[in-house]
Amino acid sequence: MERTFIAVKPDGVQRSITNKIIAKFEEKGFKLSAIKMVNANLEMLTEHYEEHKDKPFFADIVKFMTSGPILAMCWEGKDVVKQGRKLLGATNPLNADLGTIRGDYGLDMGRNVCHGSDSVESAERELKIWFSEGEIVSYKKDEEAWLY
Ligand code: RTP
Ligand code: MG
Repeated sequence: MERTFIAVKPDGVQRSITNKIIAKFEEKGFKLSAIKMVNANLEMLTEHYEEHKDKPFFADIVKFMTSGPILAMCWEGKDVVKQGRKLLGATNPLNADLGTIRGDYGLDMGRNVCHGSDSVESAERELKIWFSEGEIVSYKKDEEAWLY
């Protein structure tokens, strides 16, 4: 099953909207297979944002992403990488449609609430940075079994 790495960034954690982001993924039909709070450090962020490490805004990313804990998650399901990016909306909240996470909750490019992997390959690479294999749980959902 396809997996993606989703992280609520420090602004989303501070603003207590982690529940809104989890709800979007649950309601869309995806399965949560790992979740934890993490204090990101420079080493993790340099690996995670490898493609941006030589860009002028990298220092701003690091300052922001180390300003408080993030909520790191693994979500699973059909086309979850592409669907996850749709749920997030455009990188710049000004261009993100209403109804998306960044469109509904973001105002600033540098504080855009949530991260989502941009390809299946990036997802697998990023998941290895933030989780050990043992932290990603495999299970079946059987909602009928829980109806009384
Ligand atoms: P993310 O990786 O955080 O999910 O965001 P993304 O794929 O939509 O955007 P990406 O190009 O990977 O950029 C990563 C994060 O860096 C900040 N950024 N600032 N000042 C700038 O020009 C600039 N460009 C990117 C954003 O916070 C973006 O989410
Ligand atoms: Mg990206």
